[in-house]
Order: sequence, then structure tokens, then C-alpha cells
Amino acid sequence: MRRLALTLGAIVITLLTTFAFAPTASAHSALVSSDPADGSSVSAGPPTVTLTFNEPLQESFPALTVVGPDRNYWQDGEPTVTGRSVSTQLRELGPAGEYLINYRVTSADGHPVEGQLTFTLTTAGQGTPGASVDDDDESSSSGIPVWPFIVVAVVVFGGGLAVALRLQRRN
Ligand SMILES: [Cu+2]
Repeated sequence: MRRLALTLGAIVITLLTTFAFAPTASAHSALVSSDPADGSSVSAGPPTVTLTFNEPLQESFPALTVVGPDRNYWQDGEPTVTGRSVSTQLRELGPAGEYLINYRVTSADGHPVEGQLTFTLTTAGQGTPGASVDDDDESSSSGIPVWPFIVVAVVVFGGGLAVALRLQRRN
């Protein structure tokens, strides 16, 4: 009975450790506002897209893309982080319809935060799009590799299991 309790205890500790190391989704830096606002309609594209968060962001590896109803990119250049905001230049827009703003930033505490907003262009513009999303699937998706977390989880879990088995054998 005592042996079983030790084993179960080791497994519980292992699981807790695993979850502590796992990437937590989004309770860190929170988006508080955007320009254009989420769900808004505009008759002409704004020159820049800016997202503002509740706390300063880290400047490493921001991602901010704007994808049109034609599945082309409409942002121009790389995003920049300034304090609590991340922004990117926007091309003159093209077809009317729904544009998706995809973002990924790094919280002050080092955790990635990502999400998606939309706005609707009501009057088509004359702009020329950037690359097609479909030509660029790998770098455009969330982009954060999952495998390091899996490796850590497996190593931690395996280590915990070894300890549990050894405790069991010793008794
Ligand atoms: Cu965090």
C-alpha cells in the first residue's frame, strides 16, 4: 500500500511538473485595442495596423500579417514593437471584403501570445498584394515550434517514471 502511494505520488509530481513546463495559452499580455478595431468596417485601408496590449512586449520575433479575401498578404515590411504596441505598415488595399489580422508577440514574461482580428474593407482599393498565403504556409502559420515542449515533457515524464519505478523496486 505504501509502495503504491509512493508510486502514485511520483506520477502526480511528474504530471504537475510537465504541466508547469507546458506552454500556457494566453493569460499573459492581453490585447486591449487595435487600429483598425476588431470587426470594424473601413471604406479605405489605414496606412498602418497597430495592436496595443496591457503591458510592454518583448521586442523579439513579433509577427503581424494582414491577409485579404484574395488570400494574399497586404502588410508591407516587418512588424515593429514599441512599448505596449506592435504595428506594421499596410499596402494600399485591394478587393473589398474581410481582411484577417494575425498576430504573435512575446509577453514581458517571455510567453508567446497570438490571435486573430478582422476588419472589412467596404470599397475596393487599387493596391497590389504581396505574396500569396498559399505559397508561404510554413512561415505564416503560428510559427512556434511545438517539439521542444514535447521533448521536455517526455524527458520530465520519463525521469519521473524512472524515479517511481526505482522507489517501487527499493521497497
Ligand atoms: Cu505568461
